[in-house]
Amino acid sequence: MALCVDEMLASHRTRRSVIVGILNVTPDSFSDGGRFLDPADARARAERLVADGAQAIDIGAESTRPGSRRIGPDEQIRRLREVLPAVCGLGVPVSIDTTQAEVAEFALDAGAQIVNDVSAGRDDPGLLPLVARRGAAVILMHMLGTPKTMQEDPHYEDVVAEVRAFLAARIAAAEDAGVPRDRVVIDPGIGFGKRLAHNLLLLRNIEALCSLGLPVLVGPSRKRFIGEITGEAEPRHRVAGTVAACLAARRGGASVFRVHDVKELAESLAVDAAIATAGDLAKTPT
Ligand code: HH2
Repeated sequence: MALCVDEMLASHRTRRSVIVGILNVTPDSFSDGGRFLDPADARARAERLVADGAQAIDIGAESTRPGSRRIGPDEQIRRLREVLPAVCGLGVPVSIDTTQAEVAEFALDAGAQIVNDVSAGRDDPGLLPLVARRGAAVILMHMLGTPKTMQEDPHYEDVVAEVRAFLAARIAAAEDAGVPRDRVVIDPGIGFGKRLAHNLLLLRNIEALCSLGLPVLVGPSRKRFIGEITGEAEPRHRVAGTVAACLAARRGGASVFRVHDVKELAESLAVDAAIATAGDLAKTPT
Protein backbone atom coordinates (compact mmCIF):
# COMPACT_ATOMS: atom_id res chain seq x y z
CA MET A 1 0.00 0.00 0.00
CA ALA A 2 1.41 3.41 -0.99
CA LEU A 3 2.45 5.61 1.87
CA CYS A 4 2.94 9.34 2.11
CA VAL A 5 5.60 11.10 4.14
CA ASP A 6 3.04 12.32 6.67
CA GLU A 7 2.15 8.70 7.45
CA MET A 8 5.81 7.96 8.14
CA LEU A 9 5.96 11.01 10.39
CA ALA A 10 2.90 9.75 12.29
CA SER A 11 4.04 6.11 12.45
CA HIS A 12 5.05 6.26 16.13
CA ARG A 13 1.48 7.16 17.01
CA THR A 14 -0.33 4.87 14.55
CA ARG A 15 2.14 1.98 15.22
CA ARG A 16 2.32 1.41 11.47
CA SER A 17 5.65 -0.14 10.45
CA VAL A 18 7.37 1.61 7.57
CA ILE A 19 10.02 -0.18 5.52
CA VAL A 20 12.59 2.01 3.81
CA GLY A 21 14.52 0.17 1.10
CA ILE A 22 18.21 1.01 0.64
CA LEU A 23 19.64 1.99 -2.73
CA ASN A 24 23.35 2.83 -2.76
CA VAL A 25 24.72 4.30 -5.98
CA THR A 26 28.28 4.01 -4.73
CA PRO A 27 31.34 1.95 -5.68
CA ASP A 28 32.25 1.23 -2.04
CA SER A 29 29.19 0.63 0.20
CA PHE A 30 29.88 -2.16 2.65
CA SER A 31 27.29 -4.63 1.40
CA ASP A 32 26.15 -3.56 -2.08
CA GLY A 33 28.94 -1.23 -3.27
CA GLY A 34 29.36 -1.14 -7.06
CA ARG A 35 26.18 -3.12 -7.81
CA PHE A 36 23.90 -0.18 -8.67
CA LEU A 37 26.25 2.44 -10.10
CA ASP A 38 24.77 1.94 -13.55
CA PRO A 39 21.51 3.97 -13.74
CA ALA A 40 19.59 1.09 -15.35
CA ASP A 41 20.68 -1.30 -12.57
CA ALA A 42 19.80 1.29 -9.93
CA ARG A 43 16.36 1.83 -11.37
CA ALA A 44 15.71 -1.92 -11.58
CA ARG A 45 16.83 -2.28 -7.98
CA ALA A 46 14.47 0.49 -6.86
CA GLU A 47 11.58 -1.15 -8.70
CA ARG A 48 12.42 -4.46 -6.99
CA LEU A 49 12.48 -2.80 -3.57
CA VAL A 50 9.02 -1.32 -4.14
CA ALA A 51 7.64 -4.60 -5.53
CA ASP A 52 8.99 -6.33 -2.41
CA GLY A 53 7.09 -3.96 -0.12
CA ALA A 54 9.32 -0.92 0.47
CA GLN A 55 7.14 2.05 1.38
CA ALA A 56 9.98 4.52 0.82
CA ILE A 57 13.44 4.44 -0.75
CA ASP A 58 16.60 5.88 0.75
CA ILE A 59 19.13 6.65 -1.95
CA GLY A 60 22.74 7.51 -1.18
CA ALA A 61 25.75 8.37 -3.33
CA GLU A 62 28.39 8.37 -0.58
CA SER A 63 29.33 5.39 1.56
CA THR A 64 29.49 6.00 5.31
CA ARG A 65 30.93 2.59 6.17
CA PRO A 66 33.71 2.63 8.79
CA GLY A 67 36.92 4.05 7.28
CA SER A 68 35.15 5.26 4.11
CA ARG A 69 36.48 8.18 2.06
CA ARG A 70 34.41 11.39 1.94
CA ILE A 71 33.33 12.50 -1.50
CA GLY A 72 32.23 15.99 -2.49
CA PRO A 73 28.78 17.21 -3.57
CA ASP A 74 29.71 17.34 -7.27
CA GLU A 75 30.55 13.65 -7.41
CA GLN A 76 27.46 12.71 -5.37
CA ILE A 77 25.26 14.72 -7.75
CA ARG A 78 26.97 13.13 -10.77
CA ARG A 79 26.11 9.67 -9.44
CA LEU A 80 22.50 10.69 -8.71
CA ARG A 81 21.71 12.78 -11.79
CA GLU A 82 20.27 10.09 -14.01
CA VAL A 83 18.84 7.71 -11.46
CA LEU A 84 17.10 10.05 -9.02
CA PRO A 85 14.28 11.27 -11.30
CA ALA A 86 13.48 7.64 -12.20
CA VAL A 87 13.37 6.58 -8.55
CA CYS A 88 11.24 9.60 -7.64
CA GLY A 89 8.76 8.49 -10.32
CA LEU A 90 8.03 5.15 -8.64
CA GLY A 91 5.24 6.50 -6.43
CA VAL A 92 6.90 6.09 -3.03
CA PRO A 93 8.57 8.81 -0.97
CA VAL A 94 12.30 9.11 -1.58
CA SER A 95 14.87 10.15 0.98
CA ILE A 96 18.33 11.36 0.09
CA ASP A 97 21.14 10.02 2.26
CA THR A 98 23.58 12.93 2.39
CA THR A 99 25.12 15.37 4.83
CA GLN A 100 25.58 18.05 2.14
CA ALA A 101 22.99 20.79 1.53
CA GLU A 102 23.93 21.06 -2.15
CA VAL A 103 23.20 17.37 -2.72
CA ALA A 104 20.01 17.54 -0.65
CA GLU A 105 18.80 20.52 -2.69
CA PHE A 106 19.49 18.68 -5.94
CA ALA A 107 17.50 15.70 -4.66
CA LEU A 108 14.59 17.81 -3.39
CA ASP A 109 14.43 19.50 -6.81
CA ALA A 110 14.26 16.04 -8.40
CA GLY A 111 11.32 15.04 -6.19
CA ALA A 112 12.81 13.64 -2.96
CA GLN A 113 10.82 14.60 0.16
CA ILE A 114 13.07 13.49 3.01
CA VAL A 115 16.69 14.29 3.86
CA ASN A 116 18.52 11.53 5.72
CA ASP A 117 21.48 13.20 7.40
CA VAL A 118 23.78 10.85 9.30
CA SER A 119 25.52 13.90 10.78
CA ALA A 120 22.19 15.27 12.12
CA GLY A 121 22.89 18.69 10.64
CA ARG A 122 26.45 19.03 11.96
CA ASP A 123 28.42 18.54 8.73
CA ASP A 124 26.90 21.33 6.70
CA PRO A 125 25.34 24.34 8.47
CA GLY A 126 23.20 24.94 5.38
CA LEU A 127 21.38 21.62 5.58
CA LEU A 128 18.78 22.20 8.31
CA PRO A 129 17.83 25.69 7.01
CA LEU A 130 17.36 24.10 3.57
CA VAL A 131 15.08 21.42 5.04
CA ALA A 132 13.08 24.17 6.77
CA ARG A 133 12.77 26.32 3.63
CA ARG A 134 11.64 23.40 1.51
CA GLY A 135 9.20 21.94 4.05
CA ALA A 136 10.99 18.58 3.78
CA ALA A 137 11.18 15.91 6.46
CA VAL A 138 14.55 15.09 8.02
CA ILE A 139 16.10 12.01 9.61
CA LEU A 140 18.56 12.97 12.36
CA MET A 141 21.00 10.20 13.26
CA HIS A 142 23.46 9.78 16.11
CA MET A 143 27.10 9.18 15.25
CA LEU A 144 30.14 9.32 17.52
CA GLY A 145 33.04 10.81 15.53
CA THR A 146 33.14 10.62 11.73
CA PRO A 147 32.83 7.61 9.40
CA LYS A 148 36.62 7.63 9.01
CA THR A 149 37.34 7.36 12.72
CA MET A 150 34.12 6.25 14.42
CA GLN A 151 35.00 2.60 15.02
CA GLU A 152 38.51 3.31 16.37
CA ASP A 153 37.66 3.27 20.08
CA PRO A 154 34.07 4.26 20.77
CA HIS A 155 33.42 4.90 24.45
CA TYR A 156 30.30 5.84 26.41
CA GLU A 157 29.46 5.99 30.13
CA ASP A 158 25.78 5.34 29.37
CA VAL A 159 25.19 4.83 25.67
CA VAL A 160 21.39 5.03 25.80
CA ALA A 161 21.32 8.24 27.86
CA GLU A 162 24.06 9.85 25.75
CA VAL A 163 22.42 9.01 22.42
CA ARG A 164 19.08 10.27 23.76
CA ALA A 165 20.63 13.55 24.94
CA PHE A 166 22.41 13.99 21.60
CA LEU A 167 19.18 13.44 19.65
CA ALA A 168 17.24 15.82 21.91
CA ALA A 169 19.90 18.49 21.24
CA ARG A 170 19.79 17.91 17.48
CA ILE A 171 15.97 18.08 17.45
CA ALA A 172 16.33 21.46 19.19
CA ALA A 173 18.93 22.53 16.58
CA ALA A 174 16.53 21.55 13.79
CA GLU A 175 13.74 23.54 15.43
CA ASP A 176 16.07 26.54 15.81
CA ALA A 177 16.75 26.31 12.06
CA GLY A 178 13.00 26.44 11.41
CA VAL A 179 12.22 22.73 10.95
CA PRO A 180 8.94 21.91 12.71
CA ARG A 181 9.42 19.16 15.29
CA ASP A 182 6.77 17.04 13.62
CA ARG A 183 8.90 16.84 10.42
CA VAL A 184 11.71 15.00 12.25
CA VAL A 185 12.53 11.28 12.48
CA ILE A 186 15.29 10.20 14.89
CA ASP A 187 17.76 7.34 14.63
CA PRO A 188 20.27 5.86 17.13
CA GLY A 189 22.78 5.24 14.31
CA ILE A 190 23.38 1.53 14.69
CA GLY A 191 27.04 0.82 13.87
CA PHE A 192 28.11 4.47 13.81
CA GLY A 193 30.76 4.76 16.53
CA LYS A 194 29.42 1.81 18.51
CA ARG A 195 30.72 -1.51 19.72
CA LEU A 196 28.55 -4.64 19.74
CA ALA A 197 27.30 -3.99 23.30
CA HIS A 198 26.39 -0.38 22.45
CA ASN A 199 24.31 -1.49 19.46
CA LEU A 200 22.54 -4.16 21.50
CA LEU A 201 21.79 -1.81 24.40
CA LEU A 202 20.32 0.77 22.03
CA LEU A 203 18.11 -1.81 20.32
CA ARG A 204 17.03 -3.25 23.66
CA ASN A 205 16.22 0.17 25.15
CA ILE A 206 14.80 1.83 22.08
CA GLU A 207 11.77 3.02 24.07
CA ALA A 208 14.08 5.53 25.78
CA LEU A 209 14.46 7.19 22.37
CA CYS A 210 10.78 6.74 21.49
CA SER A 211 9.98 8.74 24.64
CA LEU A 212 11.22 11.84 22.77
CA GLY A 213 7.84 11.62 21.02
CA LEU A 214 9.06 11.28 17.42
CA PRO A 215 9.21 8.33 15.01
CA VAL A 216 12.34 6.23 15.55
CA LEU A 217 14.15 4.72 12.56
CA VAL A 218 16.60 1.87 13.00
CA GLY A 219 19.15 0.77 10.39
CA PRO A 220 20.73 -2.50 11.53
CA SER A 221 20.67 -3.95 8.01
CA ARG A 222 23.45 -6.50 7.38
CA LYS A 223 25.75 -4.61 9.75
CA ARG A 224 28.89 -5.95 11.35
CA PHE A 225 27.41 -6.31 14.86
CA ILE A 226 25.13 -9.03 13.45
CA GLY A 227 28.14 -10.89 12.08
CA GLU A 228 29.83 -10.57 15.47
CA ILE A 229 26.95 -12.57 16.96
CA THR A 230 26.33 -15.08 14.17
CA GLY A 231 29.89 -15.45 12.90
CA GLU A 232 28.70 -14.56 9.40
CA ALA A 233 31.39 -12.49 7.67
CA GLU A 234 29.48 -11.90 4.43
CA PRO A 235 27.03 -8.94 4.82
CA ARG A 236 24.40 -10.39 2.47
CA HIS A 237 24.17 -13.47 4.68
CA ARG A 238 23.10 -11.40 7.69
CA VAL A 239 19.44 -11.13 6.69
CA ALA A 240 17.93 -13.23 9.51
CA GLY A 241 19.91 -11.24 12.07
CA THR A 242 18.66 -8.02 10.48
CA VAL A 243 15.07 -9.17 10.79
CA ALA A 244 15.57 -10.16 14.44
CA ALA A 245 17.03 -6.74 15.23
CA CYS A 246 14.14 -4.94 13.52
CA LEU A 247 11.51 -7.01 15.32
CA ALA A 248 13.17 -6.38 18.67
CA ALA A 249 13.26 -2.64 17.97
CA ARG A 250 9.65 -2.71 16.85
CA ARG A 251 8.61 -4.23 20.17
CA GLY A 252 10.23 -1.25 21.89
CA GLY A 253 8.37 1.22 19.69
CA ALA A 254 10.59 1.83 16.63
CA SER A 255 8.41 2.19 13.54
CA VAL A 256 10.72 2.89 10.59
CA PHE A 257 13.17 0.26 9.32
CA ARG A 258 15.96 1.00 6.81
CA VAL A 259 16.91 -2.31 5.18
CA HIS A 260 18.38 -3.95 2.08
CA ASP A 261 16.21 -7.09 2.32
CA VAL A 262 12.72 -5.70 2.08
CA LYS A 263 10.73 -8.83 1.27
CA GLU A 264 12.09 -10.78 4.23
CA LEU A 265 11.35 -7.96 6.66
CA ALA A 266 7.89 -7.29 5.20
CA GLU A 267 6.92 -10.94 5.66
CA SER A 268 8.33 -11.06 9.18
CA LEU A 269 6.50 -7.89 10.21
CA ALA A 270 3.27 -9.27 8.74
CA VAL A 271 3.54 -12.48 10.77
CA ASP A 272 4.51 -10.51 13.89
CA ALA A 273 1.48 -8.22 13.45
CA ALA A 274 -0.83 -11.19 12.85
CA ILE A 275 0.33 -12.79 16.11
CA ALA A 276 -0.07 -9.50 17.96
CA THR A 277 -3.70 -9.25 16.84
CA ALA A 278 -4.53 -12.98 17.16
CA GLY A 279 -6.79 -12.39 20.16
CA ASP A 280 -8.82 -9.87 18.15
CA LEU A 281 -9.28 -12.42 15.35
CA ALA A 282 -10.46 -15.08 17.78
CA LYS A 283 -13.19 -12.70 18.99
CA THR A 284 -14.44 -12.11 15.46
CA PRO A 285 -17.57 -14.21 14.77
CA THR A 286 -17.01 -16.62 11.85
N1 HH2 B 1 23.30 3.34 7.85
C1 HH2 B 1 24.04 3.49 6.73
C2 HH2 B 1 23.85 4.59 5.88
N2 HH2 B 1 22.91 5.51 6.16
N3 HH2 B 1 21.17 6.31 7.55
C3 HH2 B 1 20.43 6.18 8.67
N4 HH2 B 1 19.50 7.10 8.96
N5 HH2 B 1 20.61 5.13 9.54
C4 HH2 B 1 21.54 4.17 9.32
O1 HH2 B 1 21.66 3.24 10.17
C5 HH2 B 1 22.35 4.26 8.15
C6 HH2 B 1 22.14 5.37 7.27
C7 HH2 B 1 25.07 2.47 6.39
O2 HH2 B 1 24.54 1.44 5.64
P1 HH2 B 1 24.62 1.30 4.04
O3 HH2 B 1 23.92 2.43 3.36
O4 HH2 B 1 24.12 -0.03 3.67
O5 HH2 B 1 26.17 1.32 3.71
P2 HH2 B 1 27.16 2.44 3.21
O6 HH2 B 1 27.14 3.57 4.18
O7 HH2 B 1 28.49 1.73 3.15
O8 HH2 B 1 26.69 2.91 1.86
